[in-house]
Amino acid sequence: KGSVEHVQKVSAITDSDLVTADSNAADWLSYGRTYSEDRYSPLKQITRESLDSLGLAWSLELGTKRGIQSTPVVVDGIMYFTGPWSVVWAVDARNGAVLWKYDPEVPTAMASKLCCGVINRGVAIYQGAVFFGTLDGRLISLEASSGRINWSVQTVPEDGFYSITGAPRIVNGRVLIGNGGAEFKARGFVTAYAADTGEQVWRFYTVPGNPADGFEQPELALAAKTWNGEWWKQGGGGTVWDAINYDPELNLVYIGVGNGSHWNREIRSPGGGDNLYLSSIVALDADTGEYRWHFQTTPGDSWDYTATQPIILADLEIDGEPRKVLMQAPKNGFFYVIDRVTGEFISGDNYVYQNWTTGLDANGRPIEAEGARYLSGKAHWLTPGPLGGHNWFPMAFNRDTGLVYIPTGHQSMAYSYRADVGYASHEVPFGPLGGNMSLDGKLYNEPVFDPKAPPPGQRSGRLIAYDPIKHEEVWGIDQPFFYNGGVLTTAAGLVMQGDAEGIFSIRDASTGEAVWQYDVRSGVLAPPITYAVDGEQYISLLVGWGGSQGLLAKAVDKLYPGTLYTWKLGGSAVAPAKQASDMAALTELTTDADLIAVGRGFNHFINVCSGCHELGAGGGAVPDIARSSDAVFSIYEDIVLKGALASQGMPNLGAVLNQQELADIKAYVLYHAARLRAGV
Ligand code: PQQ
Repeated sequence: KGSVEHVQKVSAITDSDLVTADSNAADWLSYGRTYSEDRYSPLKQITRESLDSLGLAWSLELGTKRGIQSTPVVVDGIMYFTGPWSVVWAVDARNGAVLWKYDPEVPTAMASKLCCGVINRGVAIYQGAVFFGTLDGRLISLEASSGRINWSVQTVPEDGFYSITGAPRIVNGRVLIGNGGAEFKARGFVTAYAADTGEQVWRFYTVPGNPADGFEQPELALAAKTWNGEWWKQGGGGTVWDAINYDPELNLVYIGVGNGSHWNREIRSPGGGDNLYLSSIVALDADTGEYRWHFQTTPGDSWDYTATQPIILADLEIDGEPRKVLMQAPKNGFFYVIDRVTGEFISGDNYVYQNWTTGLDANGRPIEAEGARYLSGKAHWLTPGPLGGHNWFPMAFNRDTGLVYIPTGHQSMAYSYRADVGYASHEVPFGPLGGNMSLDGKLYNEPVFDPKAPPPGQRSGRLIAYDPIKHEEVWGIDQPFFYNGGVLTTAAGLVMQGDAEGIFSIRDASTGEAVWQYDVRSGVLAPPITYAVDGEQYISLLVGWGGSQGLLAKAVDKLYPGTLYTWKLGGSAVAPAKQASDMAALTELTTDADLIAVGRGFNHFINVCSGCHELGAGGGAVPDIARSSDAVFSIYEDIVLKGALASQGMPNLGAVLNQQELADIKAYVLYHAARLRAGV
């Protein structure tokens, strides 16, 4: 097949192709496959019975070691996906031959303006074009046949506080895109652009700005009544960094809105308030972007409990009535079933252990547990922690089993109030002092414990099969690491997921039993997809460790370059080679600094370094400083204070740290390394 045929097919992707995508089993036309985003494929050539002959069809090394979260889209045998640094690939889905690659050349300094690494979740395709967002906030349209640029628009203020990691969604000839940055100083919004020209059609702000400037939308005046103080000065938050869904029949767009900025409501909106529309699902008119309804999962968020998590649209029979619902498992630990016509709360219950509430009231509003707002001057050990019971990792809904398969995480955090907060600025990079997180690292060591909450260092994952009507877990598979890949389910009764240990598993959707496994070498974040070309069914998975937790830690002893794996029945390609662990030894350098200096260094490390680096366990997508070589330590000052590694994303901290602080951090790193070597 040549590229000409390909252009014709891509050009033919219309609104109606997207609306009827479910009946097109061969292609994977948009982020969650169809507008329902249920990640359920009707393909069933690959079954429990035929799995014996499932083998690698081809693999493609992408030559980069940062995190990969992208869901590829496939049309007529061509696959499009994004990799680290917002780079886009087009490959032949039958053999992995690269057709073109487009690098938007994101400035590397962006790396320190991101909460979670240089990641991207994918593209949208429509009318012969490929659309994607860049880390520095551009929305770009490329010619699908050649990768040449059609247009590019700057979608966010260029103040360095915003970024784009989420995939665009196509709605009625428009490209919808959100953004991230609520850990910094962002005010969330989602924008619709004309797909053919890039012209802005509408924009919806999720939180009110300064009332003195007037409100862009009437409902923001109502929302402003739920805020106090001068919240707009730090943006307010509410970024739409992942879920954007569309129901063509109702002509409604559903957006998942993120956390507050600052995290702590006491600082963001002193005196309280629900702070609409933080942590909410908001329904908008698809043509105008006008507000229709909202459902707030976490009123007055203080915990980074975003409601940006993937949303699935489904038709469920509830109490004998067919209901058009949407389902979400946001970070706060509760699974919600909402009437997607009206926004009415139908049902909800916790899908993971949680201790910040004593449950939901009849309207789905959480009843907060005592101490949950951590205002006592102590650190409160709350579950879920800020990474949520479920993060951005896509869940899947299987219409045949009626179950939702959710990659959940079991983790807590010591939340602590900090009044003398640092504010986001251009000089201070990510970390509690740099971002708008207002946490007190000094209190981490003395939290108020809950015996049922997972203690520090005991975080784990669990893939669960969840009944959305009975709100019951039907089966669950415990996983040692709490950050595991997104999920796919098929009409053959299978559930597929890659995990942090680098194993891709195909499971029986009814029992969870692993029926086929493959070693993909590095930890997995991205969800698998399945498609068919020339009558053959393929399964593809992008492997590349990183993302929020993958920056800091990994569950394998070596990270490999990002690799796209594709399997089919009878596939006999040779698996990419595994190599021995290359985990560097802990540094042997020692320090004679006193414990006061080490303590100061610890605080600086928490505030300035810990957003990206960890010590001891081997690091993730960025290095473990305690395992740096002597050569690295010998140019330590050049790296930290002069930007010697700025091209790789390590910020120049010359304006942030002075010589004394740098020496204190080094003292802490070497002291800590010595303790680790001694097994303390
Ligand atoms: N991104 C990840 C990841 O890639 O693993 C995890 C998270 C994000 C979070 O837990 C977040 O809270 C988060 N928040 C924002 C935001 O507030 O704007 C953005 C992002 C992002 O863009 O990836 C994440």
